[in-house]
Amino acid sequence: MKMKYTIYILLLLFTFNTYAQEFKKSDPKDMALFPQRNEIRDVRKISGIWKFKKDTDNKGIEEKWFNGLEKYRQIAVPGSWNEQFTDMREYRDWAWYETEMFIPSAWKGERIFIRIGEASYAAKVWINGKAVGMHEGAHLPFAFDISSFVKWDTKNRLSIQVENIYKDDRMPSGAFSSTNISDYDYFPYAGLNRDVWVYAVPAEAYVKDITVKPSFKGKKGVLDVTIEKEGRISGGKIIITGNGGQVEKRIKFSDNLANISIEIPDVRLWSPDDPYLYEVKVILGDKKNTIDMYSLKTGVRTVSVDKNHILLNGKPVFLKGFGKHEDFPIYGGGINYPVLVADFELMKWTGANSFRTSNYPYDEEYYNMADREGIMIIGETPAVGMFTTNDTTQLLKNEARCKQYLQEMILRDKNHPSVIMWSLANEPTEKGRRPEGDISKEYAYKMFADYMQTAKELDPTRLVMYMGSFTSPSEWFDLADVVCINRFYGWYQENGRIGSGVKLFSKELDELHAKYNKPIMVTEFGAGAIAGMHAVQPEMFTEEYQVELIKAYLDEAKTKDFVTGMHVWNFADFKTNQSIIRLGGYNLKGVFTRDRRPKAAAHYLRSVWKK
Ligand code: GCB
Repeated sequence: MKMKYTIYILLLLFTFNTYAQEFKKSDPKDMALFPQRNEIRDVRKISGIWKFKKDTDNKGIEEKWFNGLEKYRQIAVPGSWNEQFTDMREYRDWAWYETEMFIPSAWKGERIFIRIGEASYAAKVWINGKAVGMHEGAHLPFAFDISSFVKWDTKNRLSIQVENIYKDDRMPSGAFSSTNISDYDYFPYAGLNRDVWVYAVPAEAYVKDITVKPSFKGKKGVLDVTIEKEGRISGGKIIITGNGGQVEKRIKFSDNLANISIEIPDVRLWSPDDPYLYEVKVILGDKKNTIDMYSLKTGVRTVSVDKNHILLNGKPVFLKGFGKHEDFPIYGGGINYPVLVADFELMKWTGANSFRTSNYPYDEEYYNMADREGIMIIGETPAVGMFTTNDTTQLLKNEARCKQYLQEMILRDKNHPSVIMWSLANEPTEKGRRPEGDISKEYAYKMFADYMQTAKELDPTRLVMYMGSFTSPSEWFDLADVVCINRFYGWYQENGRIGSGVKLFSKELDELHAKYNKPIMVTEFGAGAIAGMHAVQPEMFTEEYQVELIKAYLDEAKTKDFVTGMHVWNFADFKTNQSIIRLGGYNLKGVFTRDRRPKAAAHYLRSVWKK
């Protein structure tokens, strides 16, 4: 009798095991270093044309679509699904991606990872029908160790289920009503918007993360480097190369960590005028054997503030530039190299020296380009629309999500000299926009203070701030290094009246500076313009009105020493939710059109910023 039960239980366990799939959450540390090919490591990009299938009722898992898609269509990866298909513009539910990949036999015995550049909004991953893991949160990469899933000398099937559904604990969370596809002002592009890679690192030991904190005193540069490794190896070396010199030091690990401070004599600082990059190479091994190697490029520069300015390398710097979006016809939010290159070209053509990755972290290549081109970046998390309920359980979930974003963004982007500040949220508010109503001011302040503090602890070398709208509580500026405001006087307020709009703008700037005694940056200002629409006397939506408004704001800002930067909203027209204030489903505040033709405002900016 006993025996019979044991067999039943074993059978039950076995059946459960075959059907129940466990998805472990990705470990952010696995994506800290971008995949690299060098003397030791190898990488394969597996993006391309993949198989694709809608799963409107989320039946795919039950029907085991991870064993191979039937009746599929084809999709480009990277790219959003919204504009690739005629029936999926507003589709936000489940969909499946599938491709086949060969893992080179030279990688046998190595540790193999997959890195997915991003999945909007959540993804589950299978290899050869076996559940590998999951990740929630758009715009940031995730990686898994897939060594035990890989088949050799034959093809491997990769399946990814993606969905972009509204949920209150997501950030940004979603729509007010069924007629709106988003409650934020950009299109919620869905799918695999960035590249996918597989790569190998030595199984014996490998470099897992490198954090470089630069500083300098006089002519002497200092790099405080923290190296994290995995595997049984106790030491190695670090080599810093640049400016005609080389510094080499031995490193010793304790508990997989090594900290080392390296001096660079006669340092060449990174700045927009001279975006000089040093190579930091970490080698694991001893004198005879090299086990692993990773190298990255970084710059030596510091960022700080006084009461009126942002200081780069101790000197005031004025930020001229734009808020942007990852948005282009057909690609949607998908990475598109020619557009990326053209955008840097056009930003430089206008004389801009900076941009904000509004309203989420962008593809890694934006930061690499900016490092080399000397363009400064305000890196922003996807936290748009914080505090929209008085339900504290819900708020705690949102807070956890925001902190996850912060951790992932800083892990990924920390070594880029171009990133000088972190924006923790766009236009957060303590005001409840949902029927549940508001939370208390004190509760919201405490929560936001804790969030800002987390950023400072994760990265004490950069400035932190949030982008304040009219409805953001201004007391929170207490917590920020720079007072950043998005203002649209002469557009949403004082419609058609640039003169009176700018008076209000000027008054508010003075009041804010008197109250907080901190530098102020205008992180959004601008006007919508339909390319080709003109008027003798500037009227809203004409190119002339856009020029006049931008000119009036820039002229006013020039009269105030404490304004440390002006970012025009937006670099280019971009797709949005449909609404009566979004003609054709576009926000038309770009100084370039969505396909990057200049409006008169782009020429105007060039005439002032290039001087
Ligand atoms: C803002 C938001 C941005 C919008 C912009 C606008 O303040 O930060 O997401 O696109 O206004 O054009 O209304």
